[in-house]
Amino acid sequence: PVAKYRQDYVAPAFTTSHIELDVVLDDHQTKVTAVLDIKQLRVGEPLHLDGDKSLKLVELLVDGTPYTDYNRDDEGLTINGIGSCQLTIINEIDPKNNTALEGLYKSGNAFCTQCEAEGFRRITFYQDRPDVLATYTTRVEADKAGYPFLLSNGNKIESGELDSGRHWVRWQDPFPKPSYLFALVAGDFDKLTDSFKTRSGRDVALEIFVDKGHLNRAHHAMASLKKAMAWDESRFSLEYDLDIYMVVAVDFFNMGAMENKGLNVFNSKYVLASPDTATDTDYMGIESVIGHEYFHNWTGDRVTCRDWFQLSLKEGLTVFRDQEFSSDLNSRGVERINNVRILRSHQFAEDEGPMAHPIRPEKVIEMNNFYTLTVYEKGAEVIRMMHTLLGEEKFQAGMALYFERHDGQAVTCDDFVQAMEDASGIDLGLFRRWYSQSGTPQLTVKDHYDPSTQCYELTLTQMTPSTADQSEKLPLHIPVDIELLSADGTPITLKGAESQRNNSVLNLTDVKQTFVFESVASKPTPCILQQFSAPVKLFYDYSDEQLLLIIQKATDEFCRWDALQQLIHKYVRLNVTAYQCQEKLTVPEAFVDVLRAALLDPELDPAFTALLFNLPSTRELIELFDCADIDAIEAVRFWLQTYIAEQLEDEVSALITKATGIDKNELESEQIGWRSLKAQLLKYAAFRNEALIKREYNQAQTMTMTLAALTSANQAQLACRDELMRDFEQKWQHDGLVMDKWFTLQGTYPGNDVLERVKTLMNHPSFSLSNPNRTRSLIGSFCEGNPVAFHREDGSGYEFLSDILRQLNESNPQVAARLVTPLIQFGRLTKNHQSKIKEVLTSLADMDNISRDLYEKIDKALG
Ligand code: BAL
Ligand code: ZN
Repeated sequence: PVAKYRQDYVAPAFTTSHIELDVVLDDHQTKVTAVLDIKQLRVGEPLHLDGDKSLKLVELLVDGTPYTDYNRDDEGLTINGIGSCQLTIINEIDPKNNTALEGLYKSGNAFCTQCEAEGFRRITFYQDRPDVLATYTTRVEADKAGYPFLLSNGNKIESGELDSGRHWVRWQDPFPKPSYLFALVAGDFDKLTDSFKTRSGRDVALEIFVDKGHLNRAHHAMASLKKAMAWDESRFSLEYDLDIYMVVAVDFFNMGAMENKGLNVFNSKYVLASPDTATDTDYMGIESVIGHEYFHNWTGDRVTCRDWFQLSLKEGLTVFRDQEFSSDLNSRGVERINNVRILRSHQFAEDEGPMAHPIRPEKVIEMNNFYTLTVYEKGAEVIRMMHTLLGEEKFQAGMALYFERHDGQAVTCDDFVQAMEDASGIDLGLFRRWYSQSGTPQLTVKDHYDPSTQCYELTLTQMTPSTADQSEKLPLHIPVDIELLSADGTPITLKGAESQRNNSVLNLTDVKQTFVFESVASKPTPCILQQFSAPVKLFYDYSDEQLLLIIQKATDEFCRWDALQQLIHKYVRLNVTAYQCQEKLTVPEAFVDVLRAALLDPELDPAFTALLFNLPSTRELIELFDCADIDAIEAVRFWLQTYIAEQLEDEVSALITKATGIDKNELESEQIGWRSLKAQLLKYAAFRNEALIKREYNQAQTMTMTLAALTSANQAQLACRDELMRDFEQKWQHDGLVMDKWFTLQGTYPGNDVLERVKTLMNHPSFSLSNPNRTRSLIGSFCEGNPVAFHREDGSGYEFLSDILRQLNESNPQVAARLVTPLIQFGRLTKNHQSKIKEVLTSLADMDNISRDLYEKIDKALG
């Protein structure tokens, strides 16, 4: 496989301005006719059309005449001797045997498409690159009884009936778009219909298509869509542009969802929800993903990427927008903490591993491998830092200028930053380095207080460790938002260092900088990185007392939560050493007291308290160690949970009792907060009171509380665990999405025999390796969420995953390459683990038919 480099970008020699597509659907012999208006932009070069080797070329005509001066290879067609012309291509494809779920495929009984990044070339021969923007007219034909709904992008302009029970529909999308935004769906669905009146008074028809019988599960998605449309108008002044917006939910989907113009295709997990089948987390996920795909209509569809190296242009920005949407609608603090947790546990690990890359990658073999936490989540952090530096008003002026300049174009990340810089007048020259430099910067903070002058100095030093892709690192522009607390926890008004800061945000631009604050009456406690103002690792030598003060008094919820994490990290490190030396495990009383105080706080915000009680996972704790003793970490974590359970038994039990009447189908944030707190507390209560967990399970009225009780029983390995799991299975075995929750519990079960159980469950009637959701829930949860079992010394976990990867390498390489992650991020494991992993990876790399997806990752991991 060959790599592509960002620096090699060349604008195309031809473009396609319009495409007339005709798709005659059939399970195995779908006929695709594409009539392309080709415009020559540079003379003397052939026209290259991308086309997967699975395409069967039937006929090629230039201006209506058969044409033969072309070469066909595994990558596509090279057509010689043509200029601007009308090119007609007829080809056949086999959707039913398309198990990779890219291009046109069958999900159950429906036809659907997934074209991002490079799936359109599996449908027809085309300039399958995002800088070729064409208007589309698409005719879809199929059997009417099996496929009453025939959908594509844009507006429906014509339809008709044919003999022999077939029918057709023609769609027209007036907005020029790249091929990755093309979509086609045909099937028999239930349809939920609604409408939205835009700010300028246009009526937009909203349609959500779901599997028959699931209409009652589509209402939350519809409500979320309307909220997203209203929010984008009020916060970003962006209005929807077509007359219709469609969402189709399918069960077989590699990603979460896809923003095709006017016709989003969604993984059903992010559409379907009812109180008995979905948890509050599912509801929030739907709101966020529905929002995300909707927001792409402007940041992605109207203004798209010039090339795939610019993916973060649309993804980082759209994740930032969906995070802001969720923050404006729900609790900003809780949303921020949840997002930071994902970034730290997964994106920081990506930076440390063989797949490290900047948010704008330089080198790609398989584009599907770059839909990463770095491009998405760190990309969103980079946008967020610009927002912090500019403030809301100037940031919005930058957005407006970006659309004014680039609407209808395919552009670069630089174009975006330029618009922000030009609109705000703020210098982002150094800031641009965040786009080209990979790795997680380390921010070290030292302080000095001089009582005689009442001056307090903060010295900030930055250093980015080298990464697999880049050895040299340069200083970045890092916004560091701070608060200083006096001894009693009162915030101190900042005076001094005015030229180096904007209100509470310090501008760190050098390797080392000192900020001097004046009129500080006594030595303060610094809260550093309020709202996690930059994606960095912070090093400051806090005393326990300082951390306890921050937990209780800081203004910023993120800082309060983070201070508790730092305390936990400290005690986990100490206790892992104690465990290894077979010494007694302990934590100071003050630590338990602060947790107790949180439970007894009369002003308690249940959602925030729930986050405090949600201990870091073993996987997260592994990141604290250079060479992780996973068994010891798990043992310490388990001890800590049981110790807190014992120490706070009365308080926990009192709050669980208090949290009654919350188990109702109400999505008010207070209800959700109480359910999340109760779910956390049940994990502790499970170690003290099995009967309570059983009762909670049996009395639960919502999936949120059912799953909370079941999770507690599973994690604590209660005697009733198997019985409750059987009960859940009996109730839900017909429903794949609900069974995903059950499979996830199976995969994360802490019992010794979990691998045997997982292997057996692969024969469960609800399980199928061809369904990415099932695969992720059972196999993914075991490999990612059960580190003790996955990393067993005997290598059995690695062998198991390797067998799965061999199967998926052929059937669905994209899913295979996602699952391989825990095998390639091995830097913190012991030598023995690393050598066993390398053996497995070497043998996978030797597969004759290794996909580009797996090849790229494994090759990098083996160095
Ligand atoms: N563009 C792929 C799915 C998403 O990020 O929305
Ligand atoms: Zn996206």
